[in-house]
Amino acid sequence: MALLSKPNSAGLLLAAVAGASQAGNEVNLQQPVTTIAAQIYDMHTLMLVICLVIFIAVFGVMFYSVYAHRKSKGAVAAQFHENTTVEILWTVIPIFILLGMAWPATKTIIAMKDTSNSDITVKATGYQWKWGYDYIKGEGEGIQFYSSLKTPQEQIHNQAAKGEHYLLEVDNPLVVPVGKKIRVLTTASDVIHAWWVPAFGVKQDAIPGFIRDTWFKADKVGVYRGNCAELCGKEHGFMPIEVHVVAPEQYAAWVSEQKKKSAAAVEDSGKTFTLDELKARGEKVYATNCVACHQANGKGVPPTFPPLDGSKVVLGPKGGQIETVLNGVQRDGKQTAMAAWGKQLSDADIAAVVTYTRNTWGNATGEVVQPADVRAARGGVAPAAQAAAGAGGMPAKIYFDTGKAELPGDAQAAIKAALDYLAAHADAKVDITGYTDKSGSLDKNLELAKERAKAVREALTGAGVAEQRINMKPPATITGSGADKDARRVEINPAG
Ligand code: HEC
Ligand SMILES: [Cu+2]
Repeated sequence: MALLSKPNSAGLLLAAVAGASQAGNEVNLQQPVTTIAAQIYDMHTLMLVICLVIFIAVFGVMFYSVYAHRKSKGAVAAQFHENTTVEILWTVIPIFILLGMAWPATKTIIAMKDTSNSDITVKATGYQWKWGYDYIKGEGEGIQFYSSLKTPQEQIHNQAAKGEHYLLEVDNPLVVPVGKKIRVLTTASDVIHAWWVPAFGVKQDAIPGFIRDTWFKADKVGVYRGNCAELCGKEHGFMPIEVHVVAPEQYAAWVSEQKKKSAAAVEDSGKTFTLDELKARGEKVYATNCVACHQANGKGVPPTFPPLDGSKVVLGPKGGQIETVLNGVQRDGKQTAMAAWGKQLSDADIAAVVTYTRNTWGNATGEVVQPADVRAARGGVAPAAQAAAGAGGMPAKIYFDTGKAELPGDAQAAIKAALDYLAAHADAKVDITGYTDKSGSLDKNLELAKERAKAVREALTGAGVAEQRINMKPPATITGSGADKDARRVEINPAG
C-alpha cells in the first residue's frame, strides 16, 4: 500500500492503463476526499494492477507456447501429470496473492465500520423520493430538513438544455464542517434506499425499520455529490445527495441561519397572507414536493397519480383538502404513495400549496387557505420539525446531555415556548415528563429522568411561574424508535 499511497500517482497510472484523459473521472473512480476513500481508491488500483500483471504473464506464456511449439514445427507435448512440485506451486502462489489482497481490504473494512467518537451525528432518512436529514448530535443538533432534487422539470423533459449538475443538485444540501468525523445513521420510511457519496467512500443501505450507520471525515472543503444507490421506484434516479463541506466558521454561520429559518417558519405560521403571496409560495412548494407525481401541469399520471387539475378533492371543501395533504391517503389501512406532508412542510407551506392548487390550471375557486387553517387542522399541535428545532410551540422538548441532569444550553427556546403558552392561557397548566429507556440501570434512569424534570420545573418557577401551574408527571419510557436522543428528553405539554 505504501507504494501507492498517493491517489494522484495511482490515478495517473490507472488513467494511462485505461487510456483515459487526464481528468480520468469518466472511467476512473472519483478523486477521494477522505482517508477511507483514498484507501479504497488505492486498493482498487493495486488490485487492477495485480490482475493486469497476471493477465499479461498467463496469456504471454500461453500465446508464446502456442506459437513456438506448434504442431507444424513438429513439437511434442511434454508430459508432467501428477507433478507434485507444479501442483504445490500453483496452489501456494495464488494463496499468497489472495492473502496480499485480503489483508489491506480487511483493514479498510474494519476502519469503515468504526463509527465511534464522532463529532456530529446526522440521520439520513430515505423517502420516495428525497432525503431527510436530522442533526441529532453535535454542533447543529436539532436542525432538520428535507433535501429534494432541484433540477428543473424542463431539463428532465428535454425542453431545456441540461445544466452542469443535471440530476445531482438539491434544494437543501447537507452541510458539514471540514475535518470533523461525521457519523451518518441511515434509515428509510418506505422502501430500501442507499446513501452513496463516492468521494467519501461511503455507501450504506437505508432500510425501513432498521438503523445502520457509516461515517466520513472530509479533508477538503468542497461540494460532493452522490445518489440513492438502491432501486427504489419510479424516481430512483431523481434523489441525489449533495454535501457541502465547509470551514468551521462557515458551518457555525449555517447553523445559526438554520435556527433562524425554523424560527421564521413558526412566525409565518401566525401570519395572514394574500392570495398572490400564497400562490407564489405554493408554486415553489409544489415544484419541489408534488410535481414528481402530480406533474407540473396538474394532470398527474393516471391511474397511479391522480390529476389535481379538476380533482374533486381540490375543488371540494378546503378542510378536506388540507386533511388530505396533512395526513396523506390511506387505503385498507395502508399508506398510499400520497404521503403525509404534515411533518415535512410548515403550516405556511401547506397553506400555500393548497391555495396554489385551488387556484391554478383550470381550478379557480378564488379561495385562500391561511396558515391558521392548517394549524387548526393539526389540532393546534406544533409540527414536529418546529418543536424539535427548539424554536417554539408545544409540546416543548428539551434534550439533555447523556448522563446529565443540568439544563442544556439550548433549552431556552423550549422554556420560552412553555412560558409563552402559560402567558397566553391564563388558566392553563403544564405537565412535565422526563423520559427513560431500557438501556443500563433502570433505577438510575428513573432517577435521572426525575432530576431532569425538576431542573425544568426550576427553570419555569425561576421565571415566575406559580408551582400550582406545573404538574410533575412520573417518568415515561420511550416507545418506538429507541433513538437515544428521545430517551434523554423532558417534555412540557399543555395539561389536561
Ligand atoms: C409520491 C407521489 C406523490 C407525491 C409526491 C404527491 N402526491 Fe398527492 N397523491 C398521490 C397519490 C397516489 C394520490 C391518490 C391516493 C389515493 O387516492 O389512493 C394522491 C392524491 C392527492 C390528492 C387528492 C386528489 C384526488 O382527487 O383524490 C391531493 C389533493 C394531493 N394528492 C395533493 C398533493 C400535494 C399538495 C402534494 C405536494 C405537497 C402531493 N400531493 C404530492 C401521490 C403523490
Ligand atoms: Cu432511493
